[in-house]
Amino acid sequence: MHYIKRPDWALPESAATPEDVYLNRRALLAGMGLGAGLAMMPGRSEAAGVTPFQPMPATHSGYADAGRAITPEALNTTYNNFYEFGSSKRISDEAQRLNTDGWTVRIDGLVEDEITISTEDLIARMPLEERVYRHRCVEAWSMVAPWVGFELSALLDLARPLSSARYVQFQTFHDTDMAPEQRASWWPWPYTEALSMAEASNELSFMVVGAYGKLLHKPMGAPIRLHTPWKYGFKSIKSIDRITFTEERPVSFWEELNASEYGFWANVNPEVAHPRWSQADERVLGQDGRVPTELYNGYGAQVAGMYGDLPLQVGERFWR
Ligand SMILES: Nc1nc2c(c(=O)[nH]1)N[C@H]1C(S)=C(S)[C@@H](COP(=O)(O)O)O[C@H]1N2
Ligand SMILES: [Mo]
Repeated sequence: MHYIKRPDWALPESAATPEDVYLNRRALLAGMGLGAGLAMMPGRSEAAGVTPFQPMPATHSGYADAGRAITPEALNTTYNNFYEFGSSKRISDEAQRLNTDGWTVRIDGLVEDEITISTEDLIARMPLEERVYRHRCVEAWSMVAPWVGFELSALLDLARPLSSARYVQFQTFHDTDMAPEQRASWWPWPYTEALSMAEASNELSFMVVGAYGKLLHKPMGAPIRLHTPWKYGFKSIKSIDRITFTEERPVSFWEELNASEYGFWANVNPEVAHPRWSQADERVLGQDGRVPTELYNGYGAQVAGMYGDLPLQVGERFWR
């Protein structure tokens, strides 16, 4: 059963100014979108361990402010990397071809039971929160997005990976009618990315289903994407339709193209230059000048403990 195509919190652009949405977002999430969705899905909410009108957990209040201004919505939805729709930053028109109706995510590989779940079900079942995260592209530009989504760890609980699973791989759709760019044979389509299980379980790893108080915009990776804000942006894969648990470390899209420039770990580190440019500073979208880049993009408190002696370089050739 589908509860509604468009949650109540997914206001159309015309219904509210960004400021209105921003100020009311928490109320919308707690009181309308989440509550309405669950109310129409009796049983499932209990199974998922969430109750209607559950407030945002207090432990997540630390992500309300990214320490920088939120990037204007109009800019964030028109300056994107989404190679399925072209290799320039101006793919927002092409990305309107993305058809998210009836979108499902297949969860397979080393799991108790393989499942296929719709994004609507995920939105209804998962504990939604808003998180304002910084995002640092390996190309040395950055933005700040007010995401709506849920911790990847909540999805791990649903997926029930086997103890033999050491990595989780994410895959983007592969549909040459929707994304004609995927006919280009020099790219290793579909786009894939992967995390270690420790990284996937980290509280920062976030599955994004909305932004700016609305369902996720197509150029930003609708209807569901990953965001790992301490890693270079290419790890944050868009428009996911499959999640696979593996024992072997998967080789991702960019790693397959050029492992010395886009390695598996890809943790933000201003000390280690990309082979072709510095990573010491970044251009913040919508602002003049450049600002220093921080180790782990400023999220070291949450993630540094996972890595120990592991070097932070981009390219795999530096890794032990
Ligand atoms: N499927 C897919 N996911 C992707 C990409 C892509 O080309 N295809 N680009 C990545 C890169 S390089 C970046 S910087 C971010 C950009 O996210 P944004 O357009 O929302 O800023 O998406 C990442 N996820
Ligand atoms: Mo990127």
